[in-house]
Amino acid sequence: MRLINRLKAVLLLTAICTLAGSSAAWTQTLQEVMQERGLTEKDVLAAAKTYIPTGGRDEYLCFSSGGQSGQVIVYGIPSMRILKYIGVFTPEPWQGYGFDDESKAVLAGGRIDGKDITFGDSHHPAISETDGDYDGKFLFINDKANPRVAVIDLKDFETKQIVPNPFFQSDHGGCFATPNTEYVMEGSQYPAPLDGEFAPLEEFNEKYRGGLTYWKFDREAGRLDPEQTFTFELPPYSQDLSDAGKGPSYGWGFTNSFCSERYVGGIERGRPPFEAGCSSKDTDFMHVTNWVKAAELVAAGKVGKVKGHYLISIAQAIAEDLLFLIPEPKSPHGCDVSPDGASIIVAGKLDSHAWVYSFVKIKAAIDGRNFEGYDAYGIPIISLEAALDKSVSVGLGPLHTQFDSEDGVCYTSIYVDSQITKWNYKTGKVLDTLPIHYNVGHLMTMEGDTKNPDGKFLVALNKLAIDRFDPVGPLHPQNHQLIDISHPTMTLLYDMPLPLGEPHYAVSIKMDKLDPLVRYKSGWDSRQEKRSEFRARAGRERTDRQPGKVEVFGTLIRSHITPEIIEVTEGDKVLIHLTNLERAEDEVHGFSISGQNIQLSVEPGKTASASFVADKAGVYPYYCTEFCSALHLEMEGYLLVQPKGYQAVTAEMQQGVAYSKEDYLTQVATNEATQEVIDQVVAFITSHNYQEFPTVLALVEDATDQLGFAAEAKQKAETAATGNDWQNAMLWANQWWQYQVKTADLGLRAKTFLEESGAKKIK
Ligand code: K7E
Ligand code: CUA
Repeated sequence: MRLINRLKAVLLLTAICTLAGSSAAWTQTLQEVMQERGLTEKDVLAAAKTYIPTGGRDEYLCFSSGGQSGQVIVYGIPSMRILKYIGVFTPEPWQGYGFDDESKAVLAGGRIDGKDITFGDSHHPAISETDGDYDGKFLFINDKANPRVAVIDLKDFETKQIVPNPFFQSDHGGCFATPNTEYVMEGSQYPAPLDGEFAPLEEFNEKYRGGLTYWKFDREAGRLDPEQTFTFELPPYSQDLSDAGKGPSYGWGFTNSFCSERYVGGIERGRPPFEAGCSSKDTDFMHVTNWVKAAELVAAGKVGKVKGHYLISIAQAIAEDLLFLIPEPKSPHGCDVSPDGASIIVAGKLDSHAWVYSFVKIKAAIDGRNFEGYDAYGIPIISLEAALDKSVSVGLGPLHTQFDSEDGVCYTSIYVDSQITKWNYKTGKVLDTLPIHYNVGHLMTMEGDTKNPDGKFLVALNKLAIDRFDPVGPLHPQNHQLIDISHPTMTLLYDMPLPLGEPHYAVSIKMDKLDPLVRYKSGWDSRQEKRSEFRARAGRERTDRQPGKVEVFGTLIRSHITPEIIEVTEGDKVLIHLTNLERAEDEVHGFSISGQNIQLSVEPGKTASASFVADKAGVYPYYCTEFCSALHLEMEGYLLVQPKGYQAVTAEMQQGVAYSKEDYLTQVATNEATQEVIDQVVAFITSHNYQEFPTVLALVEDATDQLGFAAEAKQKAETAATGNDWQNAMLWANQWWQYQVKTADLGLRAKTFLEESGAKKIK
């Protein structure tokens, strides 16, 4: 009864508000607010450039690595509102990731030597490309700590695949996609024996190696294909970041390195530490690899396999002209190919210059076999003079470079000086600098590593936040600073704290290139992307029993779980498959069972599975973990783990309340009154041009479903009443009312939407 009154009150209030109009006497002026909060005009302008009114959308979506969280962080630009954490290398309970059987299989793909690795240090995300531009289909990211690469499908923002690198013990230079996502690059970092076996550090130069893997991407399957993947054996320099060539440099990859001194520390052996020996030379090496030619050799069967994977030895790479070295500034970090593909910009952490290499010059040196010598492994070295276009002083500790929509304009992150330097790599002129808080690592412009950067905004991914935010203990959040780059001088707009690991790199894509799903096809296994063999349809739920094993094929819909009672025997293996029957947007149901480490997130249409051994007799409540409806708390059930040899008692189920004919009739009267409210809402909706609003259409479709369920329950109530079974008549009448309430809720949401969107009255 209370709810029906509430529904009426909502309708009445809406009417009053419409009459009264929207003017409100308590509104403050902008001036008053600015004064009260001590805001300058510059602050208010920055706020106006980033603020998104309710229901509004961002222009770009940013995918940031989650660092030690092993996840990917998704946020909008310019609002900097966090939208999602995608579980990638680390279990993520909200998404059921690492808790349902389907996603456990994805994580199991990332096992190393049979060992479960549930931690990752995610570093460099890359969006799939078509013709050098983001196509919005897939996202790749690497795990530096346990060299692995993951594939995320941007249809549903879920991780679909994790592949461990067959040769490396760490990686850093991934992921970078070639212009048509033919391959995804993954470069190693700390040298180690490629066979994964032991070798003493004394044999570092002979036995330790670096490498660069080109993972073949099968776009149709949406998966990396280890069978077609190949790896370059590289010298034991610490390979760092990579980038793929495009335009004139298409077909080539560029990978820099530090510690080409091949120094091995060992403080406890009385040796100066790594940091001393790894930075003693003035230059390190950029590696230039020809992946197109390498792929041809693989296809021609000319590349051998080691541990079942194609490995191009240094000797073969030299013999086939696949690998060259070029000196680069001391301890380089970024290695960024310009949008036109003609230049490669490298900056040395221990230098103050950004070095601009010309691909035309590099190619001429290769073609003319103009080498200044060979490294200790016989790899030809192109001289710096032969390859360099210019070097520009940009500030102390330059790291990474991103590009603007304006030709030649780029931005370099300056770690030591804590600033962004805007400069022109074609003219060599520095254009502007902006202080950063503090010690910027990567930086990112909108679509800034494609052949068509958008400019507009830049995000500085800072290593330290120090004093920028309210203190929350010694571990501070990270600080992503949003910068307006649409004018000649850069303007700082916003500081966003990121409280989830240290993001390294991020990529941003224009929102209109993405088209994510709202629901899955019914009974969908989202990780394998096919109909689940475990799906169930409404009314076809069942429980299969075999000795020692109970398997449930159930469903979820507002607001009940079928089955509501699961009976098993102590020691049974229990498999529970649940299909969300909802079609409505955002109607996710969760599922957790007390004490079993189970948490499913079952989005509309999805089928997800939980499996465990019921090893202790007891009573374990289960429930839906998403607040999905007014009767969400009642979306519950019991797992009964009976002791071995338990004999069921035949007693009737005890009733808390006994219902009479009067109770039934009162409930029916309530239902009829509720129906009137529903009819009023329906009349409002149908008298407006609701069909022009997809959101409303979806709500109406869902409401129609709920009314259908209400009709079924009504039928059952009436059948029971005919047989004078007032107990069941009353309970089914109440169930009929529950469906009505859901219908009314949806109807009111649709009505509010129509009112707020200025729908027109049509009759
Ligand atoms: Cu932190 Cu790209 Cu791993 Cu630079 S990386 S700063
Ligand atoms: Cu379903 Cu709460």
